[in-house]
Amino acid sequence: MSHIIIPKPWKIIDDEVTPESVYLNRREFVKGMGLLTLYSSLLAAGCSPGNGAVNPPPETNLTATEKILYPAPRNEKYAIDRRPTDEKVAASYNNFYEFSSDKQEPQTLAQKLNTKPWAVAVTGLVHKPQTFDIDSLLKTMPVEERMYRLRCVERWAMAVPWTGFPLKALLDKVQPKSGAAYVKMTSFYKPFTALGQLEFWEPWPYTEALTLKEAMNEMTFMAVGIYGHPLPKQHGAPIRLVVPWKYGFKSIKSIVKIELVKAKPATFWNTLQGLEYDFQANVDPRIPHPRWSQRVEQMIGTGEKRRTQPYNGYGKYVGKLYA
Ligand SMILES: Nc1nc2c(c(=O)[nH]1)N[C@H]1C(S)=C(S)[C@@H](COP(=O)(O)O)O[C@H]1N2
Ligand SMILES: [Mo]
Repeated sequence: MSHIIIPKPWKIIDDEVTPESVYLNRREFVKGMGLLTLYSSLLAAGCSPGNGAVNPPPETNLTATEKILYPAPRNEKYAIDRRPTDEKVAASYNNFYEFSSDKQEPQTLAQKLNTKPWAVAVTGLVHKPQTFDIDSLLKTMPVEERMYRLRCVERWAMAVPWTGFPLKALLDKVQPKSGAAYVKMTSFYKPFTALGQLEFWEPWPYTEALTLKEAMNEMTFMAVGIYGHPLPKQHGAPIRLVVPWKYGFKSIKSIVKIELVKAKPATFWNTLQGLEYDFQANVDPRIPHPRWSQRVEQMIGTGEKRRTQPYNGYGKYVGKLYA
């Protein structure tokens, strides 16, 4: 079947690297039709809408609030050292395991998720627990645009403009109690919409966590938009975390709950493969993944290779957290 597949340039890295986790081999095996599944996802890769349209067209279906918000003012403080990734490339090469372990499928499969209306509960060790409707919440948050780089643990990277607000602005609203040490975040659980969640041995729903200090850092961003419009579903609509100095798996998508807790929470990838996916997961070229080096990264779309930077280049903002 190799004649059907024309690998995109950035695939060079993927070929050397097993995706996010080896356990996937087991997943395919358990399905009892490993080859068939692999074959169909390769086909999808070759014929995906990645060559053309963004799925769905981003301008449609804006709420009244969104019409006012976009485009949000750019915060130039976080200007970066390379050209932004092409929007269509970013929207057609996604990790969203709720829908698929393939990179091209989420752009189609994630469209099944109903994201309007959407509520996020902020609970746990806080003085004012509250459930926020996203649309109303946005009216009260300091929404801006920031250009950030994102580095996946698999070695691909992108640079995109996110629209959103600092997580700190939301946490200040609920007022963390003195005993709160970690911020745990949980994605939706809808196994009949997101068929990846039927893999019962995986610790669904997807969870991630930061220390409270990390969560309050100025760089820690809650994104509701990308490229000047609301997030397409494959990017984690309607609200996702962006922590650009950590490997991409920390940047949890489609959040429904934010909980302040005392003890370090279990998280999705750390639970599945703790030796490969560290809880802290700060980008660090000196610490190899057990199965590959982290010294180099590759931009999706252009295939450009760059040296991995400590803290993904954001040490100036976050290094003090770890001093
Ligand atoms: N809920 C959820 N969040 C997730 C993931 C996921 O599978 N499910 N994948 C993570 C990984 S591994 C990466 S690299 C980024 C990718 O974000 P993007 O698809 O918007 O580029 O999302 C992260 N957030
Ligand atoms: Mo990732």
